[in-house]
Amino acid sequence: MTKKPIMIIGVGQCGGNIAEDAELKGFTSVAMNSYKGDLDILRWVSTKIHFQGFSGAGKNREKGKDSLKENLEDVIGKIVTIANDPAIEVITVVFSTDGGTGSGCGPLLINILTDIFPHKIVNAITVLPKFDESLGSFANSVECISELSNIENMGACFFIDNNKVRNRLPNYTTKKELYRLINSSIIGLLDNVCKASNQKSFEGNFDGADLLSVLGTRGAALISEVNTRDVSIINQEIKDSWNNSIFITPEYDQRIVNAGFIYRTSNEMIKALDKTLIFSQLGIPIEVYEGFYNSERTITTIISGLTFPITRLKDMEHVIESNKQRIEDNMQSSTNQKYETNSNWVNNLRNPNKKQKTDNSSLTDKLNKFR
Ligand SMILES: Nc1nc2c(ncn2[C@@H]2O[C@H](COP(=O)(O)OP(=O)(O)OP(=O)(O)O)[C@@H](O)[C@H]2O)c(=O)[nH]1
Ligand SMILES: [Mg+2]
Repeated sequence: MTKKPIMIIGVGQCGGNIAEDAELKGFTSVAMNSYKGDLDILRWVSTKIHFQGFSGAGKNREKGKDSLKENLEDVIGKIVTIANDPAIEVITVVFSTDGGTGSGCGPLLINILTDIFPHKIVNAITVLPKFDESLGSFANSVECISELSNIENMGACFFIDNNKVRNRLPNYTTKKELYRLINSSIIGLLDNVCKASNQKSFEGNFDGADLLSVLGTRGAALISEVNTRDVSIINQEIKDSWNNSIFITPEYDQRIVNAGFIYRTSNEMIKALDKTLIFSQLGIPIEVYEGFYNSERTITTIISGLTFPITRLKDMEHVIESNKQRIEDNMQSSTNQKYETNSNWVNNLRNPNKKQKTDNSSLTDKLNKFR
């Protein structure tokens, strides 16, 4: 079997769980965490890295960052050994935005890896919280996404929406079932596009270079699938699949760069496609890549270069803002602390005595950006 071009690095509990599914599907996978217990329950991931000296970050992003920084040489050494393999062309860092370890370390690690591997794509799969998570979770998410949006050389960022998926499921669905469904879906979708890039087709391939173009484009991204047999509704089904996917609903602001279509369906179905209609609300992509394979009955779309999830960020900021007084009271804030749009102040409250360290090495310069 050809090695998959994507390496998965799961950080924190959520990231580690997704790395576990990835390993089972044949992706080269690494799980890392500040809490060893979360790593111990992973059975399949081939490389596990515990950040020595830490036993979790307790939803504190600064602590999460510290746990990586204090183990940086070891962590980067292990990643480089694996990722140096020329078959690995994409390094995907996976984490939830609202915990401490993954949310703190994810953007930091991506920033460092973009410097170490300028010729590989470094991108992200992030998981956004349900609306019933805590205010601190929202503050962490807003900060995490704001940091991600400042990384210049990063590739496509998949924003999985735990909230949207949860709301579509029956009330009795457990957390475990929700995680299973989402984790296996994202890895299944990635596996699906990787497989296409490996298949040969007489009519035209969605090849490895196409996959890299889509994944290498900065901005939000999504993958979706439709299985309809009814040619009369195919265009609407594709549009609906973007809203109904596990990913954050697109902003529909006409900003889009790439679209890939992987057809595993009949010629009749392909003939019924009307791209003008399909892209009427999302915007016209600059590049469209297509691959034609006539097995099964699915059409997979992969879209990248979309706007970051501004609407969700604003919603979360609104909740934080409207609870500002309560949080400040609860955390005994001093009177001169002020609210900043990226809600950094919540972490300032958590780490009132945190001091800036200075050092000259380039890696450390990079790290300083994240203090
Ligand atoms: N989809 C999905 N979401 C998860 C999974 N595990 C945790 N989450 C979500 O991730 C968020 C919590 O993040 P974790 O990954 O547990 O946090 P962490 O990075 O380990 O950080 P600390 O425990 O604070 O050090 C919550 O919103 C959970 O609902 C998972 O396997 N799948
Ligand atoms: Mg954890």
